[in-house]
Amino acid sequence: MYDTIKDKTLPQDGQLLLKKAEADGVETVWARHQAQQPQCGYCEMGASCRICIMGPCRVDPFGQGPQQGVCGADADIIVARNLGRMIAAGAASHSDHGRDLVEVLAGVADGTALGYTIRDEDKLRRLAAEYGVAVDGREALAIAGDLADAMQEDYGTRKKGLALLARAPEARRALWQKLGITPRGIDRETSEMMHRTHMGVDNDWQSILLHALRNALSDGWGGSMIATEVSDILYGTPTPRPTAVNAGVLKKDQVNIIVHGHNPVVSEMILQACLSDEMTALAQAKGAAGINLAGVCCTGNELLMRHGVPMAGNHLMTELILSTGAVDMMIVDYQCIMPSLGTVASCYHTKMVSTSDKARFPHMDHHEFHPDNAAEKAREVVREAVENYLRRGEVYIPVEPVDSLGGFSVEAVVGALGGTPEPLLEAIKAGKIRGAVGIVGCNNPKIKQDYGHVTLTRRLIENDILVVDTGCVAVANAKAGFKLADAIAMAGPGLKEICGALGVPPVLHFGSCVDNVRILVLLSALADALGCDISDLPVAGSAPEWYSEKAAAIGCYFVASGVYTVLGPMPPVTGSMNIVKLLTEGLEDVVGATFAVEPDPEKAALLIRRRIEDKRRALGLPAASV
Ligand code: XCC
Ligand code: SF4
Repeated sequence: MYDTIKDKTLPQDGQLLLKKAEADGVETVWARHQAQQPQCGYCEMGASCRICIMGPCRVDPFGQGPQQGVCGADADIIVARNLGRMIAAGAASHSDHGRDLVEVLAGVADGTALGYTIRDEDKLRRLAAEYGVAVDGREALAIAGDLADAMQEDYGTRKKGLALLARAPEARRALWQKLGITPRGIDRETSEMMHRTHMGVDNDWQSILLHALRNALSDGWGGSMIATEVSDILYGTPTPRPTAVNAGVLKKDQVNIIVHGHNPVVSEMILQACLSDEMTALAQAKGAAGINLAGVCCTGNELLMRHGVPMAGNHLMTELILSTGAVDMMIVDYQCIMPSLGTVASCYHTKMVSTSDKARFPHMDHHEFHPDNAAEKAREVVREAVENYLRRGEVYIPVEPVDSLGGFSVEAVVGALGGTPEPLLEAIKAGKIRGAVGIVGCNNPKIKQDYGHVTLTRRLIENDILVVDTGCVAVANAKAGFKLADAIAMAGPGLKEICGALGVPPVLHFGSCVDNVRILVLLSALADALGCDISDLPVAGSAPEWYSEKAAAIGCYFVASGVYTVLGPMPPVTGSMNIVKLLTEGLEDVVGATFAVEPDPEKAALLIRRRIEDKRRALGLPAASV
């Protein structure tokens, strides 16, 4: 299925390092993907079920074999249950990440989270007010304690709806209410999804899928939104700052530490330890020029957004980066960490360290971080990394880093616009900016690494569509140069004019995957300013190379919030044409948006441009035919 390295990965560092890894005898994700061929067709279509042990069962999508599982579930029920569980797992992941942050916030309030502090007190006070926590005349720590309690209640079942739903446009909230999909507790919706999909509970595929929307909304307007907001409170709300990306951010003469995973709870402490005089002196004593911290995946995005820490790569670079031989330590927390990494590292001198009580991996040393010991643990592992510098062998860093710009929170965007979203709206109304698209999500070895992201982004900006990106897309796009000062040369004339005036690139780095909620907040502000619903806006979402259950949940909360969303890889739903039809057509009448699936980014760009022009027309704005 892959003829050459160029079929596997687009970026230059990817190609060169994959060549090196293969020469070193390292087995990579692409080799394992190849070894899995042909992948199970029933599973690919979502038409197999192993929910209970009367099974496993499968239904034959071509009508030849059995049409029901042992319990009597047909293809619609089986596909819906599988998809529902996928979304539950994704929602649980991001929302549990949010919970960990709330626990740190509570620990800061009661003095047990040593080394953590409140960096954005304004945001703390604003959030507290949204949660109905008294703020006037109160100390920050007292407010933080009450806010953490109130957020923890959002996870449980003691409320009718999540506090932050109030941020959604009125019309959207009314629609959710009418459909019965207003999310209640965050954990409750996930737990209920697991219950509904147990054998013999919810056997109406439409009802299961409606609950899947509610479950996803509990993540987007609940757990993920809490994760982003509390991260801003604890570590600072991002503002635009220069950074650099690709494997070239590794330094030959410095101790290189890579953080991988998602939650800034660990990586922020590692950063502090790396910046300390004590550790710098230690590194120098070992003959290194200093300590160089870089990120991969979303915990890297978290550090990039707030501190300009460089990014060594995205999901499919996580194995390859080790084959530079220049990584003295990789420190992981959780999510998207391939269990292969310990084995890959053992081909080099790299030390692998796992840090979370809920995420252990083969061939990694486990140093468990908790809010009360994180500062001390961080110094401990950074010291080990420095010691490991002496064990380094030959180093291969084949590229120069690309400059980039990160740190676009909604606050920063509105700030750059002069304090109100009005100028952006004016540009959209005048047609200088046709619309905006959030491109989000992962890499997947089924698609040439970064090709989907970079191609779609290029086509959109050259057609005057503003792009915001998060997660692994943000790294791909930065590597492609879309966030350089002169990137506006790649934009269409209208977008070029606006971005030039504002001094921003045509592609804005919005953060990690939990930060997709920043997009929801921005869209709500635009809809409110226009007096319409999110589904009326000339906007879209896309996940051109998604792989993870989290991405499935994100796609669903985008669509349930009214955002048309184009997926690259097909989700496992083709076993039920009823469900395919609902997701790609029927949902339009339910929530005002649908999914589309289009693995070719050139065609995906056309779908999105058409959608945006249709929405412009419906709003009475000048529209073009695509
Ligand atoms: Fe993971 Fe967040 Fe996907 Fe990248 S984009 S592969 S989920 S690191 Ni979140
Ligand atoms: Fe088979 Fe039904 Fe059990 Fe699924 S729940 S494994 S379809 S018997």
